Amino acid sequence: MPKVALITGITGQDGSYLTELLIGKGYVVHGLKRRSSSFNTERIERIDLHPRHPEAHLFLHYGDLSDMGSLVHLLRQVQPDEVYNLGAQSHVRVSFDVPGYTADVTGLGAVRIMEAIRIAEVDCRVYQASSSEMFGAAPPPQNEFTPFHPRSPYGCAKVFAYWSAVNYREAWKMHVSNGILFNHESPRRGENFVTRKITRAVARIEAGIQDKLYLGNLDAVRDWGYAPEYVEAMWLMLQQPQPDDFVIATGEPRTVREFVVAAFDQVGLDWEQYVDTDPAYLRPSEVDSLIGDPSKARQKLGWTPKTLFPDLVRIMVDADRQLLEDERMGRLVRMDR
Ligand code: NAP
Ligand code: G4F
Repeated sequence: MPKVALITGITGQDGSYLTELLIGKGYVVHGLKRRSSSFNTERIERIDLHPRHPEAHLFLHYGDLSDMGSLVHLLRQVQPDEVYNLGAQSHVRVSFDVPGYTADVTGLGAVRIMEAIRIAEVDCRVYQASSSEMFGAAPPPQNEFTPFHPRSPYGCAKVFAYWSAVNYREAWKMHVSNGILFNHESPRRGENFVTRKITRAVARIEAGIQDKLYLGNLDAVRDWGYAPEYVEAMWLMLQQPQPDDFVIATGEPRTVREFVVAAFDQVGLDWEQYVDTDPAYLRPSEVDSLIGDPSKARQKLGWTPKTLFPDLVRIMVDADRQLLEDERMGRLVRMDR
């Protein structure tokens, strides 16, 4: 019998890569998608075969992390072996505008999914998408022993979800693991996260359809990795006999400014002619420096990052240039370009 996985947040960056990884391993994948007024399945379109197609391995279900009933019904129906809770209001700046909603979906949503597993009496392993944003103001390098000091409603919600996951593990002996993932990017990254905002702008400026790129804090330090490699770490965590918590990162610090310079360099443009700052993109409280120490993941999971900063920037800029070219030629546009 193939293994069955349930993914919340399947329509997001990580959800789409994880779906491909699991289907490649022979899993049947079920995904929770929320209702939206326009299509939100662009990232998984190419694998979204009709449920009655003989080769279908992916099945999508309407539901919402704010709706307990939908989660219980879905768990009863699907009976997964593994649950990956990736669903979240995941934008840090936006979380200052919608703190209550962020706490509900990103924080309480994790409790709802774990409680639904208990209510439905499903015997499964659980991955909770925790975040380096939980470390916030704690000085780098950060590892599994670094105390949390979140600096945003998003970070606070993730800390609540993290400790709830630990509590379900201790109280109910559930196999729940936290992946504390540092920033990871790809051509499928949402357009309002800084890396994709930059690479998309570089392609559009080069093509002559955008004049300026407005950004916030250029001095923030992040540890940027490549998303397809990070979803493999999620899967590895659930293959361990014992549940545990792991930092997943490259350990390589770079500023937002360095990302800007590398991206503009790739198309031979001088960034200073095009980039301006706009206070609208500053955060009420910023996280200055996130640099992860992934030693535990290397030792216990055998996981190491392979795609580092220069290649990541190149992959993303190339993909956004290709996307524009495809749009211009009227070709079918795929998110994985
Ligand atoms: P993403 O692209 O923003 O995807 C978030 C997913 O959550 C989307 O599928 C979204 O659906 C779904 N979602 C939002 N609200 C929901 C709700 N109320 N009910 C059900 N689903 C909902 O995020 P990502 O980059 O793939 O990240 C995946 C997870 O890892 C998130 O929990 C994020 O917080 C966490 N994380 C990300 C990073 C990173 O660097 N990418 C690092 C650490 C942790 P729609 O498509 O309909 O919006
Ligand atoms: O790309 P960002 O929005 O990512 P951020 O805030 O680090 O959060 C991401 O990574 C977390 C892991 O640490 C995830 F948990 C979270 O879900 C999300 O995926 O911003 C990165 C840095 C920040 O310091 C921000 O202030 O870039 C700075 N920045 C400068 N100008 C900007 C901009 N960020 C955005 N989004 N837009 C700007 O114009």
